[in-house]
Amino acid sequence: IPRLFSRHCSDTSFPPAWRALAERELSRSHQPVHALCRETEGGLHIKPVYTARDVPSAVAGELPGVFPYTRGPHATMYTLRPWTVRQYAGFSTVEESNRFYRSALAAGQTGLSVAFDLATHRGYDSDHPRVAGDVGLAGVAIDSVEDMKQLFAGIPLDTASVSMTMNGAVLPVLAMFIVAAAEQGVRPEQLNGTIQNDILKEYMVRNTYIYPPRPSLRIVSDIMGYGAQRLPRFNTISVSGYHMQEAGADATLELGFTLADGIEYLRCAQQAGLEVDQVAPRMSFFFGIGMPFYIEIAKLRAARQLWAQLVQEQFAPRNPRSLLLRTHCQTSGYSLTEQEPLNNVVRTTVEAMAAILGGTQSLHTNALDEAIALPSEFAARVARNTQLILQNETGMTWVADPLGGSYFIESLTAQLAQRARALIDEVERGGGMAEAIAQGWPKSRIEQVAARRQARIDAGEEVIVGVNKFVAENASSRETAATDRNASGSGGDVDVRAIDAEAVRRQQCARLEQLRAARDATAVRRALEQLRTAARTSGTNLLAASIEAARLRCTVGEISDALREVFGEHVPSGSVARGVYRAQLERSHTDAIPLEHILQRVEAFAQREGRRPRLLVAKVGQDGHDRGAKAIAAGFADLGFDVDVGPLFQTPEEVVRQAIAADVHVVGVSSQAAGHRTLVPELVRLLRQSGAHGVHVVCGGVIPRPDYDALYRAGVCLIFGPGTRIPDAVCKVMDVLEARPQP
Ligand code: 2CP
Repeated sequence: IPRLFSRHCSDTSFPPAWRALAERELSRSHQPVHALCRETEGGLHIKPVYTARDVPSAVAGELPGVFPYTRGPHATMYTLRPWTVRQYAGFSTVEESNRFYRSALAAGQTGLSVAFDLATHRGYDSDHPRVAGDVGLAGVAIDSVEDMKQLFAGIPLDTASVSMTMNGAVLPVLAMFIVAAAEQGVRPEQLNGTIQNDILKEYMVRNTYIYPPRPSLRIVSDIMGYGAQRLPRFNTISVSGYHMQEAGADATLELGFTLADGIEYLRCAQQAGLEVDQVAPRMSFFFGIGMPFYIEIAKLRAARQLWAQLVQEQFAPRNPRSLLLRTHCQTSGYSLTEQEPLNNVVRTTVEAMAAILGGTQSLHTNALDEAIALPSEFAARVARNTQLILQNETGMTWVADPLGGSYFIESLTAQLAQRARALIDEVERGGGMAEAIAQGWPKSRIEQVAARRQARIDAGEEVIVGVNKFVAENASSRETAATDRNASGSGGDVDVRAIDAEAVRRQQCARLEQLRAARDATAVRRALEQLRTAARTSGTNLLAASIEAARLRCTVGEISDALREVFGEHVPSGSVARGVYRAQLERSHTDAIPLEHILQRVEAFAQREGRRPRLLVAKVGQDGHDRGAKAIAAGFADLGFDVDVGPLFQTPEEVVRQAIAADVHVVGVSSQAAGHRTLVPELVRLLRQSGAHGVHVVCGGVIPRPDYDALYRAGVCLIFGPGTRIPDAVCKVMDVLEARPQP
């Protein structure tokens, strides 16, 4: 957290006796006591010392398990039952993932958390041409109930607690889970787990939506409604801030927007005729936990307090369970570095401790190689063991809310709650979160914070060990070009998991063919027609109709297409946070970045060519992670490039068409989900085939070192790994452009 002089530290902020001592200690460096105060990027004020005077008076009487639940949703917390060790996983085929789940449970994991591939997320069957590069990569491929049954073979669904991260294609996936359980002999009433089903944040940051917001919100409330009737032990929504943090949100934005989303869902449920006590007890939450240790602890405490107060004020429930914020946490993917991956174990451990001290109910700890590739078996084991060590060896479970009463933590909790409350009030005054998202301001606020932070990291103001400070001597350049590709980066030191995507796709296609041949085609047609009718008619529960379709072996793609026909598809609008990145760099006054030199270089190119260098930032396949793409777009635009940002979910053909139409010099493909292996070579081939020989292709994102050679051979000219400073990337691209023959 950068230390800034805080205007909020006044003379009365410190006890006089402490102040006198501090002034004596500071006298040698001629600094005032105020110099020890910090203001975080998110505007939190942090002093060097806290006393009882900083703690709100109400705190003294607070107890775990008692309103406003700051100290935890349960009285006994981990002393009775520790948090659930719930590692998010899924890859390749259902057989592979099933094997992985069973061995994880045998090794001490206590809950499952399923990662689906991007084709499934976006409601496509594995044989759909749009998803040729996505099947089985960032999660497991599911096309039908048969796949779902195999995924949980040998895992009793009446006892296993299963969480599923699914939002866009939530209806077919939850329906298939319910049918697979039924065919295991488990009734819906016995199911215990969670479905993410949080569509609002998809429009803001995560991007695996399918339909426009209005029908999507109906899907959410239909699932909550079905859950209220038939799934008493199942959490029908996991309102998620995690992805906001990953996209760049600070703690206040993550907290405020997430709780505002929660309020919006309760309102939707109410409008659909449900009582707050029918749905709120089965709402759950999900937060990201990054490196600012104290802030993350305070965030979880503030979240529980604010949620209880907001629900009490706005919905006046009769059941106290409706007031409880129960949450899953995941350590931050963004905080992991490709450089010196073992450092990530330390980062993850610290983050896990913050989640535990904050009182999480369930936790995922990231694997050390996640900035590079999908977790390997070894890295997944270390990640799981991190939690098992904390749970079994440290005594962290001995006391409920051990930091309760800490002057600093209580004060920080109050400060965060107050700031998030102000943000929620702003959202509410504007008509609620759905309206705010439609206007686009929460997304743009997050993107501005992300661009500022990127500039601070690039300027070395925010330290990342091994990346912008204390860099290992043998570390290779973070960005490599086709010419110096033999340099072995420290990211190459760990084995990574590789998936044979072609083989997975072939298997899924064969299975789909078999399924379609064996099922009752007339019944399938009828079920899909009934689903369309249900979609056109309010009052018919869409999950109930999807369950019937899934039972008759309709596929994920068919169910999603039937709804697409009625609801249409969501078309996002692109945005780039312009001006923020450069303004922050200028504020940093850093010598590390020759800003003027870069700007002059780009300007000279513009003079020579008669136009600025033009970059198309593209995302191919179904990978919607766009923080990296947005940061690159903002940075390059601020450093003088003309930047076009292509829509998400493009095919290589579509990117090539846009690149040629916009006459760009460079196409920059950002890949976070392994689609680069097939899609980028195809893109280069199509560019060449179209005669666009002068267009250079560069790549960035999560690209394992072993993939570099194949990409270079395919014609990619630069690859930028995680941790690349944007000005360095601009210089490398300029090297390539300047080496071209003059026009
Ligand atoms: C627990 N229980 C207790 C106590 N502790 N009862 C009395 N005293 C205690 N001290 C009870 C609970 O009330 C509950 O029973 C049961 O024990 C289980 O505890 P829980 O706290 O509900 O734990 P859980 O079953 O693990 O559920 C945790 C969550 C749930 C957070 C509520 O929603 C969840 O598991 N979420 C996980 C979401 C997830 O995996 N997301 C992955 C995101 P009752 O139920 O009878 O009350 S993947 C992220 C990626 C990055 C992505 O999205 O792209």
